[in-house]
Amino acid sequence: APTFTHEFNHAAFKGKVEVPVGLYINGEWSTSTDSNAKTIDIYNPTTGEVLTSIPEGMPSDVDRAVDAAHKAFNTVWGLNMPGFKRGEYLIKVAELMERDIDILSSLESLDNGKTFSAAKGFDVTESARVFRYYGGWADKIHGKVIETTRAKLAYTLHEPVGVCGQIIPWNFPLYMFSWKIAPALATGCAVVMKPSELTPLTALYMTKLFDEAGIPAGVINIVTGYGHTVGASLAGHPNIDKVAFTGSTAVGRKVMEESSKSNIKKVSLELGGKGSNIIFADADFDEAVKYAAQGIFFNHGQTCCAGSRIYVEKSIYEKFTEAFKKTTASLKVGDPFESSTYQGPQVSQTQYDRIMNYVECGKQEGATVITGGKRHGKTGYFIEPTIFADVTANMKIVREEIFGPVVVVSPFETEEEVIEAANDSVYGLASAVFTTNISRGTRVAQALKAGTVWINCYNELHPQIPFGGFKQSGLGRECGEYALENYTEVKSVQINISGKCG
Ligand code: TXE
Repeated sequence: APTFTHEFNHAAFKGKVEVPVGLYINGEWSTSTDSNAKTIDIYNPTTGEVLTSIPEGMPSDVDRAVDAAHKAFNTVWGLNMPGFKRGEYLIKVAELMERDIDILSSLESLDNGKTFSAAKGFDVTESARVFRYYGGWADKIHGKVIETTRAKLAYTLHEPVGVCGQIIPWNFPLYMFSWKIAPALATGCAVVMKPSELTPLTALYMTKLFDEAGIPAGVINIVTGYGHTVGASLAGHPNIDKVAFTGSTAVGRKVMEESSKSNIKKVSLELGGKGSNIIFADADFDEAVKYAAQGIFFNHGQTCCAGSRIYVEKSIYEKFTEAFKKTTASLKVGDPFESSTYQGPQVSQTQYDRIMNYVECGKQEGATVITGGKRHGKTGYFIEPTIFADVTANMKIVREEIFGPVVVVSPFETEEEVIEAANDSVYGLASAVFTTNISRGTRVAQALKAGTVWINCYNELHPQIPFGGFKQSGLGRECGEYALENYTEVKSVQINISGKCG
């Protein structure tokens, strides 16, 4: 395969890394069979320069990948590969990821702009855990025996759905890849994956680890390309049994539409959010300030569950905004490979422009910038961590997902009022409540319409805890035992053991 070679030379890792660049179909590398296919430039968001280019996949390549996946599913995978063996492959992949943690983290940082320390401490570490966790599940997926009458034995089988199309975004390239691929493989499904056209490098590197782990050809296929071609083709393909998508709500709608127009393939969606973070006066103040900052600024605000609306009880509002401003202003923005950096660049020029438009819009709508609100530096896509106050519920910056380091802070007086404000959103992905009153914490958690509620913490994710959205934040749950449901069909078997009709 053609390779992208990069020489890393930062404090934590020095060395040459080679990434195979191409469409990975049936265990082999190729370019598109479509003569109209071009290449896609991959940018370094820290400098704005082109790093490399990758082949553009096309719908005809999706067809090839789907055929390969079906062949693997029907011969060497699916019901033909025992669960314990599938588990061993997944655990082997986790071990190889841990062996290559500096390589994967460096690539992720280079391609996405997130800091090397976050890539290593969170993305790659947690992605390996996801593979290991689902490796553990692979031999524990089974149905039930169901009591009916003495004349009958009935049971269920949890069978793999089949071939899955998976479409992932650029904010957590490797982590979203793991959330999708690991449960699919654990249940026995075969996969055709489309990484984001902005950040394909770690997904492509992973193919080396899949080969090394010995996963049979065709079980995992990777087709790089754009959403409107490769993505739409995965969602609308007549021979794909299930599509899993993470990305914007707008595209999530299209994925459902394509599914319904084609073969009603199963759909799971993990979409946008506008997380509310509620801080009561009795909360541990310093911890709440730290978590508020981490809740929005982690991954440069490019997190679907980001705590982008902070509600603070009025009696501590002034004190909170002062302390939060100080913490925010102290976050170091800069080179993602510097160990002291907290925030690197946004992923792309497009995302940079989109976020800066929201910042301008906030100013025009009359909100006050407490800190930030400007570009950082002269090159790359850096934005200062930004806090807005004096906002009203109908402002765009309060209602829409900004997906950048921009947060709105508002005061509240009563529990009822803040619950109503927090739930006043088309999204329902994540929320948090900070209080030392456990009754209030649990009461508010019950009232919030969100798939995740954190009490006295934020942005904490574990492979065993389900994650997903209420309302327009999505369909289905990823992680934990719940994710297995996305990738299995339940078959009921009824046996007449009476030997008689009726
Ligand atoms: O997302 P897209 P974009 C939100 C966030 C962000 C906004 C736009 O608010 O500012 O979306 O980001 C593929 N059929 N999130 O434009 O387009 C695309 O190639 C099938 C939240 O980057 O949704 C990529 O692989 N697939 C989110 C993936 O969808 C299509 C993470 C996501 O891209 C397609 C990312 C189509 N017609 C953005 N069009 C989260 N939930 O974390 C595009 N794609």
